[in-house]
Amino acid sequence: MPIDAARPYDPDNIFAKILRGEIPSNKVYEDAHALAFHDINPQAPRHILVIPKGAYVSWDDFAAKGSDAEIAGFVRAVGQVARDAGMVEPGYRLLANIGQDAHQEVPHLHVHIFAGRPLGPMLV
Ligand code: D5M
Repeated sequence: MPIDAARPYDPDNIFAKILRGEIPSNKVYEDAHALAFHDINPQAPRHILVIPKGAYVSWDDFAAKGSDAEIAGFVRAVGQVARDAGMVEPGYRLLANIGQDAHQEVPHLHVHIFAGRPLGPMLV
């Protein structure tokens, strides 16, 4: 079920549990500000999720409340993951679903990285 991104952060969401090590993930990257792991339900041959370590539901929440270090760290982490995964050539796609109309299911901000095949024109 898509979530209401304006609601308060739920510390029991599945990505919060992954961050706390309460449930496993197939981790590919971690630093002070971000964690990246393979999506459990891949929509492309390569499908990685990158999440900030802070408790943010949405991009606007993160932009408003995140520190400059958190925001810069997260943005750098997304790029690092794509580089480390060898996705820069022939390319990759970033996507963040925010709120009900975008069908956000997990109420912890995450960026999807898709790669591994021609992804076609952008769909909305
Ligand atoms: O996408 C949420 C994404 O999170 C969806 O592609 C499945 C993925 N997911 C859900 N649970 C897990 C676990 N436990 N590990 C890895 N990936 C997971 P959204 O943008 O919110 O619609």
